[in-house]
Amino acid sequence: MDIADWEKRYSEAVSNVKGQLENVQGVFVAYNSNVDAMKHISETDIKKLIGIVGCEKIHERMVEYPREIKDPVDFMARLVISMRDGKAAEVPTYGTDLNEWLMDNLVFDHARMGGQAGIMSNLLANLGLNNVITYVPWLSREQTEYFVDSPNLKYPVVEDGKLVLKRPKDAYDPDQKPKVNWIIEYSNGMKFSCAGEKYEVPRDNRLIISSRPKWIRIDMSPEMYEQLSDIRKEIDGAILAGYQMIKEEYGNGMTYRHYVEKAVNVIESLKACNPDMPIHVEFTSIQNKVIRKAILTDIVKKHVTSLGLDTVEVANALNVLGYEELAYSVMSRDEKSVIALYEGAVRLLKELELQRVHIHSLGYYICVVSKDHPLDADSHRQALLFASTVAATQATLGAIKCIDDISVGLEVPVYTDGHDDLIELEKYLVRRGICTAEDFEDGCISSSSHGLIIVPSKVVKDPVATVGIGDAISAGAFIALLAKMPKVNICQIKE
Ligand code: 8BR
Ligand code: GLC
Repeated sequence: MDIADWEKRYSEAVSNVKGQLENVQGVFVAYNSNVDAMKHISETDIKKLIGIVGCEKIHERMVEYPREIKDPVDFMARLVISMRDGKAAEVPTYGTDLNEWLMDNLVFDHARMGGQAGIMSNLLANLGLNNVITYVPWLSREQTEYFVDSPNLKYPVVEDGKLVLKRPKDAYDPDQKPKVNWIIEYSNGMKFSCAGEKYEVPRDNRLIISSRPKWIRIDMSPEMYEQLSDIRKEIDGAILAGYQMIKEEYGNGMTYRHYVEKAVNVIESLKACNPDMPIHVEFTSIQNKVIRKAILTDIVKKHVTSLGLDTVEVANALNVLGYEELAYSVMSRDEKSVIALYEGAVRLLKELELQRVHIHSLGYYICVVSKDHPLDADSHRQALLFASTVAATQATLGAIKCIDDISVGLEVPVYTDGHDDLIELEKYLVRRGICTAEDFEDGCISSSSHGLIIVPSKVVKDPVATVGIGDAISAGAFIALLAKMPKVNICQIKE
C-alpha cells in the first residue's frame, strides 16, 4: 500500500472511530497525575549549565550512569546522555534541592498537566467520552487546576460510606502538597560540546526529572477500595499507570511487595464481575530493575490485557525478563532493530500472557495481539490509525480541546521514513513465510500464534512538546478498541 492509500485508510478510520466513541460507557484511569514544569532548552541554556557544573565532572558521572538525581552533576550527566542519544528518560529525585537549583539556574517556561494518568484523563474527557473516572492518591488543590473542568471527568470520593463522583476541584485534600516534575525538552539538531566531545541531538525528545516526595504511595484507601464495585458498573475498561513510583523499601519494614499486592487487588476488584474487562497498563522508563521486573511479572502478567510502550521501554522490559541480547538489538541503531522490536513484542505478549502489546516508535506502530482477542485485525488497525491521528494533533497543538481538533492531526502527512524503516521487517517476515509482501503492505498479518498489525504513523515536524505523546497514542488506541467491543456491561447485570 502506498502512502496515498494509507492516508485514505487514516480518514476512514478516524471517521469510523469518531462515530463509535459514544459506545464507551466509561473508563477508570489511575494513578499518576502531577504538574509538569516544562522547559524547552536552547543551545545557550545547555552551554550555560555545562559551564556552571563543569565538563569534567559531567563526563565522569556519565560513565557512572546515575539512576537517581542527587545533585546537579547527576542531572547534567543524564541530560547529556539523553540529548546525545535523542532518547527519552525519566529519572527520580527524592529531595527538593534539585528543584531549587533548577529554579535558580534554568526557570521553566510554563506548567501543564503531567503524569500518564492525568494526561490520559484530560485527553479522554476532551475527546468527549461519556465518563472518565480519574484517580490519583495525592489530589492537591494545585493539581485540580490542571484537570479539565467538565462534567464527564469525575473523581471518586467516599462520603458516609458511599461512593460519590465529583469534579476534581470539589474533591481535593486541602493538606496535600503538589507533585511537580521537571520536563527538559530539546530539539533535533542542537549542537554543544562537553569535555572535548562534540554532540548533535539526533531527534526531538526530553528528559524527565520525576520528584518523589516521601508521601508518594501508589495506593488507595481501604474505604475507596471497598467501593470499587460501584465504579465497575460505570466503566467498560481501565487504564493504569504510575507503578514506577513504587519503592523497593519504605524504611519501616514495608517493601514494594505490599504495594504490588495492593495494585493487583485493585485490578482484580475492577474485574470482579467481568474477568475479561480490558485493562491497559502504560509502561514507562523505570530506573530500578527490581521494580521494573515486579511491575511486569507481578502486576502486568496474568492481571492486565494490554500493554503500551515506546522502543526504549521495550528494551528495558526485555532486559529484566532475561532477553538481554534481544534488548541490545532493539537499542542498536541499525536497520535490523525493527526486527528485534517485533520479536520483542511477541516475547512480551507470550511471557506476560497479554492479549495485546502496542509499541509506538517515531514513524510506525507495531501491535501484536493474541489469537483470543475479541476484535479482528481491521479493528486493531483502525485503532492504531486513530491513535496516530490523536498523537499528531497533540504534537501540533500541545493539547486536544475537543474531538473536532483531530482534523488537525489528519492533515499531518504519514511519515515516509517510518514507512521505509519497516522494509527490513517486511523482508524478514516474508523470508520466514509468515506473510506475503501484500499482507505486510496491508498492515495486518496473521501468524499461527498471534496477529500482527503495523501502521506507518503521522509525525509532526516541529512538535510543541514530545512529553505525553506516548500517552495520547496508547489512550487513543485503547479507547478506539473499547468503542468497538460488544456492548454489555456484565457488572450492571450481575450486581
Ligand atoms: P513516550 O512518551 O512513551 O516516550 O512516547 C513518545 C512517542 O511519541 C514516540 O513513540 C513517538 O511515536 C511519538 N512522537 C514523538 Br517522540 N515525536 C513525535 C512527533 N513529532 N509527531 C508525532 N509523534 C511523535
Ligand atoms: C511520566 C512523568 C510525567 C510526564 C509523563 C508523560 O508520568 O512522570 O511527568 O508527564 O510521564 O508521559
